[in-house]
Amino acid sequence: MFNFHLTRFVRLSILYKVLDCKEMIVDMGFGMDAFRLDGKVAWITGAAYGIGFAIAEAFAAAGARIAFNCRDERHLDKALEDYRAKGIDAMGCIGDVSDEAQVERMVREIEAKLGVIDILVNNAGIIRRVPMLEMSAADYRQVIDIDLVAPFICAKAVIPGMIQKGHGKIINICSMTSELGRETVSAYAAAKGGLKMLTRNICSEYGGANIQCNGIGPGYIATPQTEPLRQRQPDGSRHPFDQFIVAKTPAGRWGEAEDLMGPAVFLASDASNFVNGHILYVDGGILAYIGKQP
Ligand code: NAP
Ligand code: GCO
Repeated sequence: MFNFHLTRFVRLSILYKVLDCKEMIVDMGFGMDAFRLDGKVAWITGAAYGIGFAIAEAFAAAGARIAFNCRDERHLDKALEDYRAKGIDAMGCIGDVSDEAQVERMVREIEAKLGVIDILVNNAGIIRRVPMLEMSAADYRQVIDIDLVAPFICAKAVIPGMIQKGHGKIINICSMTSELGRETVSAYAAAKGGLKMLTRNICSEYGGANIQCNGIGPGYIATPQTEPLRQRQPDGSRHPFDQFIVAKTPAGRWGEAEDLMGPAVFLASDASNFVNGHILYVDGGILAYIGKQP
């Protein structure tokens, strides 16, 4: 009946269409449906623009219902417009992820409107580039609060619902500085290094409840956060840091927020159900490379 020279995928697609029998396909082996997020409720923190926005866009394309938050009303309004322009009906809330009461309120609002959260992406984050000896303890604490304490607060707020539902996915947005130091980013590196270990600890504590907690470690990505590092010099030449990053990246370029889409969908989907406590570095090869030889 079937031409067995067709690829397995094409044969399965024909079975799917002709027999309308999804179960059979699942029984026959792996299907691309494992990467779908249909009906899942995803909360991506700080997804008004940048990496979070791209991840939300990818989740929506995979079928998820999207909630996001940020602190600034103007960012919220602009983001709602940007989501609408892409055909995405996203729910937006105003709230600071480092404030426990605001997080609890946002989770209540999202759950009332969209249902219990299946996927949390701890994306909201800030950086302060200041030499350590010039940094105040208050500024250091603020970075730790937003980049490390907030992911704990948000995870704590959604895990009970995930336990009740019998599954959950938490993705923490880590960094190259989860592994490597660099001048002027002591607070950020301490927070992102800690976030890597929070990721492993959530996996250790809640893996038994069918919750997978993984991290994504983006390389250098062109977003508003890294804009100062890419600014043209007064003579029109490229910023020295920009040149340094391109030379340090085997891919030979900065990453785009879109480069995070596939890895995020993978870690949010059933395709990664046995991946837990892992940090997936999406860095164009930076961590594999010692640097250009003289
Ligand atoms: P971004 O362009 O600065 O965007 C940050 C987003 O987070 C904005 O929507 C911002 O909106 C929101 N936000 C910041 N603080 C918040 C808070 N306390 N509560 C709620 N929302 C908050 O940053 P990005 O480059 O997309 O980075 C996103 C994440 O990836 C961050 O965790 C960052 O550290 C990490 N990362 C970035 C890179 C990179 O190269 N860009 C690389 C590795 C890791 P409001 O200002 O309106 O709150
Ligand atoms: C910096 C950058 C980095 C990146 C990213 C690297 O000043 O070094 O902003 O910290 O944002 O986290 O993975």
